[in-house]
Amino acid sequence: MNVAVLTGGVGGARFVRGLVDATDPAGITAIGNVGDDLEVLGLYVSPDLDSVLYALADLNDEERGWGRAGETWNALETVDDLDGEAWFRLGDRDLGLHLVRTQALQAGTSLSDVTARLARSLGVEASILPATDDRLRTWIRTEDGELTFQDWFVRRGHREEVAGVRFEGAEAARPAPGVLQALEEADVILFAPSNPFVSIGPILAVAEIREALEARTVPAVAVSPLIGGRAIRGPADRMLARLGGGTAPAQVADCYKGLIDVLVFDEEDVDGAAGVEALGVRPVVTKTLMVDAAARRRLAETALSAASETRVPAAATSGARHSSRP
Ligand code: FO1
Repeated sequence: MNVAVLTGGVGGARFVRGLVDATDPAGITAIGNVGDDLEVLGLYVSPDLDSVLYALADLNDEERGWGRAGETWNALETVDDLDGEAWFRLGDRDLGLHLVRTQALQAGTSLSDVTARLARSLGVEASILPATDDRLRTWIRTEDGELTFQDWFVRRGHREEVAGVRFEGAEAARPAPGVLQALEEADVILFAPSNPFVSIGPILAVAEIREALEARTVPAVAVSPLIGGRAIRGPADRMLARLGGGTAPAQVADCYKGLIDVLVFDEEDVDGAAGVEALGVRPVVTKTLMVDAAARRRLAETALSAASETRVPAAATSGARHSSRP
Protein backbone atom coordinates (compact mmCIF):
# COMPACT_ATOMS: atom_id res chain seq x y z
CA MET A 1 0.00 0.00 0.00
CA ASN A 2 1.29 3.48 -0.87
CA VAL A 3 0.78 6.09 1.82
CA ALA A 4 1.65 9.78 1.49
CA VAL A 5 1.75 11.61 4.82
CA LEU A 6 2.04 15.35 5.32
CA THR A 7 4.00 16.06 8.47
CA GLY A 8 5.66 18.66 10.61
CA GLY A 9 6.71 19.08 14.21
CA VAL A 10 7.17 16.58 16.99
CA GLY A 11 3.64 15.10 16.81
CA GLY A 12 4.06 14.57 13.08
CA ALA A 13 7.32 12.67 13.52
CA ARG A 14 5.79 10.47 16.21
CA PHE A 15 2.84 9.66 13.96
CA VAL A 16 5.06 8.79 10.98
CA ARG A 17 6.98 6.46 13.29
CA GLY A 18 3.68 4.75 14.18
CA LEU A 19 2.84 4.50 10.49
CA VAL A 20 6.12 2.77 9.71
CA ASP A 21 5.28 0.24 12.43
CA ALA A 22 1.75 -0.21 11.05
CA THR A 23 2.43 -0.71 7.34
CA ASP A 24 5.20 -1.49 4.86
CA PRO A 25 7.74 1.37 5.18
CA ALA A 26 8.72 0.97 1.51
CA GLY A 27 5.27 2.33 0.55
CA ILE A 28 5.42 5.38 2.82
CA THR A 29 6.40 8.86 1.66
CA ALA A 30 6.61 11.55 4.34
CA ILE A 31 6.24 15.02 2.87
CA GLY A 32 7.82 17.35 5.41
CA ASN A 33 7.50 20.98 6.35
CA VAL A 34 10.49 23.18 5.56
CA GLY A 35 9.01 26.48 6.76
CA ASP A 36 10.85 25.98 10.10
CA ASP A 37 14.25 25.61 8.41
CA LEU A 38 16.95 28.03 9.47
CA GLU A 39 20.59 28.89 9.05
CA VAL A 40 22.35 29.01 12.40
CA LEU A 41 26.11 29.09 13.08
CA GLY A 42 26.58 28.83 9.33
CA LEU A 43 24.69 25.53 9.23
CA TYR A 44 21.48 24.65 7.43
CA VAL A 45 19.06 23.06 9.90
CA SER A 46 15.80 21.43 8.84
CA PRO A 47 14.13 20.54 12.17
CA ASP A 48 10.98 18.88 10.87
CA LEU A 49 12.75 16.67 8.33
CA ASP A 50 15.27 15.73 11.00
CA SER A 51 12.59 14.85 13.56
CA VAL A 52 11.17 12.33 11.05
CA LEU A 53 14.63 11.11 10.09
CA TYR A 54 15.69 10.53 13.68
CA ALA A 55 12.35 8.95 14.65
CA LEU A 56 12.49 6.47 11.76
CA ALA A 57 16.15 5.68 12.40
CA ASP A 58 15.41 5.08 16.11
CA LEU A 59 17.85 7.83 17.02
CA ASN A 60 15.36 10.37 18.36
CA ASP A 61 15.12 11.68 21.88
CA GLU A 62 11.67 10.46 22.99
CA GLU A 63 11.37 12.93 25.85
CA ARG A 64 12.30 16.15 24.02
CA GLY A 65 10.71 15.00 20.79
CA TRP A 66 13.42 16.69 18.72
CA GLY A 67 17.11 15.99 18.28
CA ARG A 68 18.96 12.81 19.17
CA ALA A 69 18.91 10.50 22.15
CA GLY A 70 22.07 10.33 24.25
CA GLU A 71 23.00 13.81 23.10
CA THR A 72 25.87 15.84 24.54
CA TRP A 73 26.23 19.60 24.27
CA ASN A 74 29.99 20.27 24.33
CA ALA A 75 30.14 22.22 21.08
CA LEU A 76 27.18 24.37 22.10
CA GLU A 77 28.82 25.13 25.46
CA THR A 78 31.88 26.37 23.60
CA VAL A 79 29.66 28.47 21.33
CA ASP A 80 28.04 29.96 24.43
CA ASP A 81 31.40 30.61 26.13
CA LEU A 82 32.47 32.45 22.99
CA ASP A 83 29.25 34.51 22.95
CA GLY A 84 28.07 32.76 19.79
CA GLU A 85 24.49 31.92 18.88
CA ALA A 86 23.54 29.28 21.44
CA TRP A 87 19.79 29.93 21.69
CA PHE A 88 19.01 27.19 19.16
CA ARG A 89 20.29 24.07 20.86
CA LEU A 90 22.31 21.95 18.48
CA GLY A 91 23.74 18.88 20.18
CA ASP A 92 27.10 17.33 19.30
CA ARG A 93 25.60 14.33 17.50
CA ASP A 94 23.00 16.43 15.73
CA LEU A 95 25.73 18.85 14.59
CA GLY A 96 27.36 16.07 12.60
CA LEU A 97 24.26 15.76 10.42
CA HIS A 98 24.04 19.52 9.90
CA LEU A 99 27.70 19.62 8.83
CA VAL A 100 27.15 16.91 6.22
CA ARG A 101 23.93 18.46 4.92
CA THR A 102 25.32 21.99 4.79
CA GLN A 103 28.39 20.86 2.87
CA ALA A 104 26.21 18.97 0.37
CA LEU A 105 23.89 21.95 -0.12
CA GLN A 106 26.87 24.26 -0.61
CA ALA A 107 28.20 21.87 -3.24
CA GLY A 108 24.91 22.27 -5.13
CA THR A 109 23.02 19.16 -3.97
CA SER A 110 19.29 19.74 -3.54
CA LEU A 111 17.62 19.45 -0.13
CA SER A 112 15.62 16.45 -1.36
CA ASP A 113 18.73 14.65 -2.62
CA VAL A 114 20.71 15.25 0.56
CA THR A 115 17.71 14.19 2.68
CA ALA A 116 17.45 10.94 0.70
CA ARG A 117 21.17 10.40 1.16
CA LEU A 118 20.95 10.95 4.93
CA ALA A 119 17.95 8.62 5.18
CA ARG A 120 19.79 5.92 3.24
CA SER A 121 22.88 6.27 5.43
CA LEU A 122 20.72 5.93 8.56
CA GLY A 123 18.96 2.84 7.21
CA VAL A 124 15.54 4.51 6.84
CA GLU A 125 13.36 2.61 4.39
CA ALA A 126 10.48 5.08 4.03
CA SER A 127 10.94 8.07 1.72
CA ILE A 128 11.33 11.45 3.39
CA LEU A 129 10.82 14.40 1.06
CA PRO A 130 10.89 18.10 1.79
CA ALA A 131 7.69 19.70 0.46
CA THR A 132 9.94 21.85 -1.71
CA ASP A 133 13.60 22.27 -2.55
CA ASP A 134 12.98 25.99 -2.96
CA ARG A 135 13.44 28.48 -0.15
CA LEU A 136 10.20 28.67 1.83
CA ARG A 137 10.20 30.28 5.28
CA THR A 138 7.44 30.77 7.83
CA TRP A 139 7.09 34.24 9.34
CA ILE A 140 4.92 34.89 12.39
CA ARG A 141 3.06 38.20 12.64
CA THR A 142 2.84 39.42 16.25
CA GLU A 143 2.16 42.73 17.95
CA ASP A 144 5.97 43.06 18.21
CA GLY A 145 6.22 42.80 14.43
CA GLU A 146 7.02 39.92 12.13
CA LEU A 147 9.37 37.24 13.48
CA THR A 148 11.06 34.30 11.81
CA PHE A 149 9.48 31.04 12.90
CA GLN A 150 12.35 29.83 15.10
CA ASP A 151 12.93 33.28 16.60
CA TRP A 152 9.32 33.19 17.77
CA PHE A 153 9.06 29.48 18.57
CA VAL A 154 12.39 28.73 20.23
CA ARG A 155 14.10 32.01 21.14
CA ARG A 156 10.93 33.62 22.50
CA GLY A 157 9.19 30.39 23.56
CA HIS A 158 6.16 31.21 21.33
CA ARG A 159 4.92 33.67 23.97
CA GLU A 160 3.55 36.31 21.62
CA GLU A 161 0.04 35.83 20.29
CA VAL A 162 -0.03 35.15 16.56
CA ALA A 163 -1.92 37.64 14.42
CA GLY A 164 -1.06 35.90 11.16
CA VAL A 165 1.34 33.65 9.34
CA ARG A 166 3.22 34.29 6.11
CA PHE A 167 5.14 31.82 3.97
CA GLU A 168 8.00 33.65 2.31
CA GLY A 169 8.84 32.12 -1.06
CA ALA A 170 5.69 30.00 -1.26
CA GLU A 171 4.38 31.64 -4.43
CA ALA A 172 7.42 30.62 -6.43
CA ALA A 173 8.00 27.30 -4.66
CA ARG A 174 7.64 24.11 -6.68
CA PRO A 175 7.06 20.70 -5.10
CA ALA A 176 10.32 18.80 -4.56
CA PRO A 177 10.91 15.96 -7.03
CA GLY A 178 8.82 12.97 -6.04
CA VAL A 179 6.17 14.89 -4.06
CA LEU A 180 3.49 15.05 -6.76
CA GLN A 181 4.25 11.49 -7.81
CA ALA A 182 3.84 10.29 -4.21
CA LEU A 183 0.46 12.04 -4.00
CA GLU A 184 -0.63 10.65 -7.36
CA GLU A 185 0.43 7.10 -6.54
CA ALA A 186 -0.88 7.11 -2.97
CA ASP A 187 -3.68 4.75 -1.98
CA VAL A 188 -4.19 6.90 1.11
CA ILE A 189 -3.21 10.47 1.98
CA LEU A 190 -2.71 11.30 5.65
CA PHE A 191 -2.30 14.59 7.49
CA ALA A 192 -0.29 13.91 10.66
CA PRO A 193 -1.41 15.40 14.02
CA SER A 194 0.65 18.50 13.34
CA ASN A 195 -0.07 22.20 13.78
CA PRO A 196 -2.36 23.07 10.81
CA PHE A 197 -1.00 26.62 10.57
CA VAL A 198 2.77 26.31 10.92
CA SER A 199 3.47 22.62 10.22
CA ILE A 200 1.00 21.65 7.50
CA GLY A 201 0.26 25.24 6.33
CA PRO A 202 3.67 25.71 4.67
CA ILE A 203 3.23 22.45 2.74
CA LEU A 204 -0.23 23.48 1.53
CA ALA A 205 1.16 26.89 0.57
CA VAL A 206 2.94 25.22 -2.35
CA ALA A 207 0.20 25.66 -4.95
CA GLU A 208 0.85 22.47 -6.90
CA ILE A 209 0.70 20.40 -3.71
CA ARG A 210 -2.61 21.95 -2.68
CA GLU A 211 -3.99 21.41 -6.19
CA ALA A 212 -2.90 17.77 -6.17
CA LEU A 213 -4.68 17.29 -2.84
CA GLU A 214 -7.81 19.01 -4.13
CA ALA A 215 -7.79 16.74 -7.18
CA ARG A 216 -7.17 13.54 -5.20
CA THR A 217 -9.03 10.38 -6.11
CA VAL A 218 -8.13 8.54 -2.90
CA PRO A 219 -9.26 9.18 0.69
CA ALA A 220 -7.47 11.82 2.71
CA VAL A 221 -7.53 11.48 6.50
CA ALA A 222 -6.33 14.12 8.96
CA VAL A 223 -5.54 13.48 12.60
CA SER A 224 -6.27 16.35 14.96
CA PRO A 225 -3.34 17.57 17.08
CA LEU A 226 -5.70 18.67 19.88
CA ILE A 227 -7.01 16.63 22.83
CA GLY A 228 -9.82 18.18 24.82
CA GLY A 229 -9.24 21.35 22.81
CA ARG A 230 -5.63 21.55 24.03
CA ALA A 231 -2.30 20.96 22.31
CA ILE A 232 -0.03 18.37 23.91
CA ARG A 233 2.81 20.81 23.41
CA GLY A 234 3.32 23.91 21.35
CA PRO A 235 0.94 26.67 20.30
CA ALA A 236 -1.57 24.82 18.07
CA ASP A 237 -4.50 25.40 20.47
CA ARG A 238 -3.80 29.13 20.84
CA MET A 239 -3.40 29.50 17.10
CA LEU A 240 -6.64 27.65 16.38
CA ALA A 241 -8.49 29.78 18.92
CA ARG A 242 -7.10 33.00 17.47
CA LEU A 243 -6.84 32.25 13.75
CA GLY A 244 -9.34 29.42 13.34
CA GLY A 245 -12.16 30.70 15.54
CA GLY A 246 -12.05 27.89 18.13
CA THR A 247 -10.48 24.62 19.20
CA ALA A 248 -13.28 22.15 18.42
CA PRO A 249 -12.66 19.34 15.90
CA ALA A 250 -14.74 21.27 13.35
CA GLN A 251 -12.24 24.11 13.43
CA VAL A 252 -9.40 21.67 12.77
CA ALA A 253 -11.36 20.13 9.88
CA ASP A 254 -12.07 23.61 8.54
CA CYS A 255 -8.31 24.26 8.27
CA TYR A 256 -8.27 21.48 5.67
CA LYS A 257 -11.45 22.44 3.81
CA GLY A 258 -11.76 20.55 0.52
CA LEU A 259 -8.62 18.57 1.29
CA ILE A 260 -9.79 15.83 3.68
CA ASP A 261 -12.58 13.26 3.85
CA VAL A 262 -12.08 12.09 7.43
CA LEU A 263 -10.96 13.73 10.67
CA VAL A 264 -9.65 11.45 13.42
CA PHE A 265 -9.85 13.13 16.82
CA ASP A 266 -9.73 12.28 20.48
CA GLU A 267 -12.62 10.81 22.47
CA GLU A 268 -12.38 13.78 24.82
CA ASP A 269 -13.70 15.87 21.91
CA VAL A 270 -16.54 13.49 21.00
CA ASP A 271 -19.08 16.29 21.42
CA GLY A 272 -17.57 17.90 18.33
CA ALA A 273 -18.50 15.02 16.00
CA ALA A 274 -21.67 16.64 14.66
CA GLY A 275 -19.76 19.82 13.84
CA VAL A 276 -17.26 17.83 11.76
CA GLU A 277 -20.04 15.96 9.98
CA ALA A 278 -21.74 19.27 9.16
CA LEU A 279 -18.64 20.15 7.13
CA GLY A 280 -19.03 16.98 5.05
CA VAL A 281 -16.08 15.34 6.81
CA ARG A 282 -16.47 11.93 8.48
CA PRO A 283 -15.62 12.03 12.19
CA VAL A 284 -13.64 9.14 13.67
CA VAL A 285 -13.22 9.20 17.43
CA THR A 286 -10.42 7.35 19.17
CA LYS A 287 -7.61 7.78 21.71
CA THR A 288 -5.05 9.99 20.00
CA LEU A 289 -2.42 10.49 22.71
CA MET A 290 0.77 8.84 21.44
CA VAL A 291 2.14 7.77 24.81
CA ASP A 292 4.25 4.91 23.52
CA ALA A 293 5.07 2.87 20.42
CA ALA A 294 1.87 0.80 20.72
CA ALA A 295 -0.30 3.94 20.93
CA ARG A 296 1.47 5.53 17.94
CA ARG A 297 0.93 2.40 15.91
CA ARG A 298 -2.73 2.13 16.93
CA LEU A 299 -3.39 5.71 15.90
CA ALA A 300 -1.75 5.11 12.52
CA GLU A 301 -3.81 1.93 12.07
CA THR A 302 -7.01 3.82 12.93
CA ALA A 303 -6.20 6.46 10.31
CA LEU A 304 -5.44 3.80 7.70
CA SER A 305 -8.59 1.80 8.38
CA ALA A 306 -10.67 5.00 8.39
CA ALA A 307 -9.30 5.63 4.90
CA SER A 308 -10.11 2.12 3.72
CA GLU A 309 -13.73 2.59 4.87
CA THR A 310 -14.09 5.93 3.09
CA ARG A 311 -15.17 6.70 -0.43
CA VAL A 312 -13.94 9.99 -1.81
CA PRO A 313 -16.95 12.20 -2.54
CA ALA A 314 -17.23 13.18 -6.18
CA ALA A 315 -16.91 16.83 -5.16
CA ALA A 316 -13.36 16.21 -4.02
CA THR A 317 -12.35 14.94 -7.42
CA SER A 318 -14.28 17.40 -9.58
CA GLY A 319 -11.38 19.78 -10.01
CA ALA A 320 -9.39 22.36 -8.13
CA ARG A 321 -11.06 24.54 -5.54
CA HIS A 322 -9.36 27.27 -3.66
CA SER A 323 -9.39 28.15 -0.02
CA SER A 324 -7.82 30.88 2.07
CA ARG A 325 -7.28 28.40 4.91
CA PRO A 326 -3.82 27.05 5.78
N1 FO1 B 1 13.15 23.22 19.92
C1 FO1 B 1 13.24 23.96 21.02
O1 FO1 B 1 12.23 24.22 21.66
N2 FO1 B 1 14.46 24.47 21.44
C2 FO1 B 1 15.61 24.22 20.75
O2 FO1 B 1 16.68 24.70 21.15
C3 FO1 B 1 15.54 23.39 19.60
C4 FO1 B 1 16.65 23.05 18.88
C5 FO1 B 1 16.54 22.16 17.79
C6 FO1 B 1 17.66 21.72 17.11
C7 FO1 B 1 17.57 20.84 16.05
C8 FO1 B 1 16.31 20.37 15.66
O3 FO1 B 1 16.19 19.51 14.65
C9 FO1 B 1 15.16 20.79 16.33
C10 FO1 B 1 15.27 21.69 17.41
N3 FO1 B 1 14.14 22.12 18.09
C11 FO1 B 1 14.26 22.91 19.20
C12 FO1 B 1 12.81 21.70 17.70
C13 FO1 B 1 12.23 22.56 16.60
O4 FO1 B 1 12.63 23.86 16.55
C14 FO1 B 1 10.70 22.56 16.67
O5 FO1 B 1 10.16 21.47 17.31
C15 FO1 B 1 10.13 22.55 15.32
O6 FO1 B 1 10.67 23.48 14.45
C16 FO1 B 1 8.61 22.72 15.40
O7 FO1 B 1 8.11 21.98 14.42
